[in-house]
Amino acid sequence: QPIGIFDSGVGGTSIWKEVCELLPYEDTIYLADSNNAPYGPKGKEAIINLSIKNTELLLEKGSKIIIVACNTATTNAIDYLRETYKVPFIGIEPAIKPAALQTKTNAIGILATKGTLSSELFSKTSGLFASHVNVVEQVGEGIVQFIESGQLYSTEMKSLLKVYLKPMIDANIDYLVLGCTHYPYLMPLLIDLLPAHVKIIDSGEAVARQTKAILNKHNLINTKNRTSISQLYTNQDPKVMTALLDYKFDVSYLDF
Ligand code: DGN
Repeated sequence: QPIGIFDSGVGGTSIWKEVCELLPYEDTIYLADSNNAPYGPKGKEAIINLSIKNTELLLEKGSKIIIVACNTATTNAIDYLRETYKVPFIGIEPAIKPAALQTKTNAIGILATKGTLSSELFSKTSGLFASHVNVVEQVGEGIVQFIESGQLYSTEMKSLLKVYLKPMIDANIDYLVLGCTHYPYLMPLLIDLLPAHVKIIDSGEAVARQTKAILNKHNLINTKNRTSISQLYTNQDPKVMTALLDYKFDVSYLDF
């Protein structure tokens, strides 16, 4: 049985890659709901409905565990999914805690979607550190759309990032937290634009480790040395996702 993974688009493949690396004998199925990206502005009820649609398709395809590889869908829908379906769900949250615990300049930056930054879950986590760490928040308005339309390395994207990073650089951050699964694909641009001492962290590795722990706990893990199969699906033109994955994997169109 495969591990099922979904995101509002192609970004969650940053999580999928970490999962394949840590769990090489597991089959995976990935759904990029690019037709409905971005989820952020849609509101809680619509995000829950889209998450149900993706979950049911992954269950139909035999998934034994589901990773919600989207910060926005996690904050809005994971409680509902856990109450409704029997399989274990793994969610994703911005890695504020490790950044806040390790900062030396007492300033960290967080780049995420509006839906994530305005969520209750986020204000709770960042509130824990707010008294001694300056958390510079920035909504990454437009970034997901640029990546979804295959314009990752456009000059427009670079100019947008420059504007978003300026207040963080001015505040002397030494950690930048990426709170959206699309953003790890910005890494080369971010490294170029940020001072060299700023460390960039995301939650991909933590999600993969958590998935392994939960599979172990439920006795669902594949330990046998075998060649695994990955099925990657998108409900938009597969070209964008294929390019994002450096043309190394087949991506199929699926109407869902
Ligand atoms: N990859 C999604 C996330 O991590 O939040 C993008 C959210 C969206 O669709 N706006």
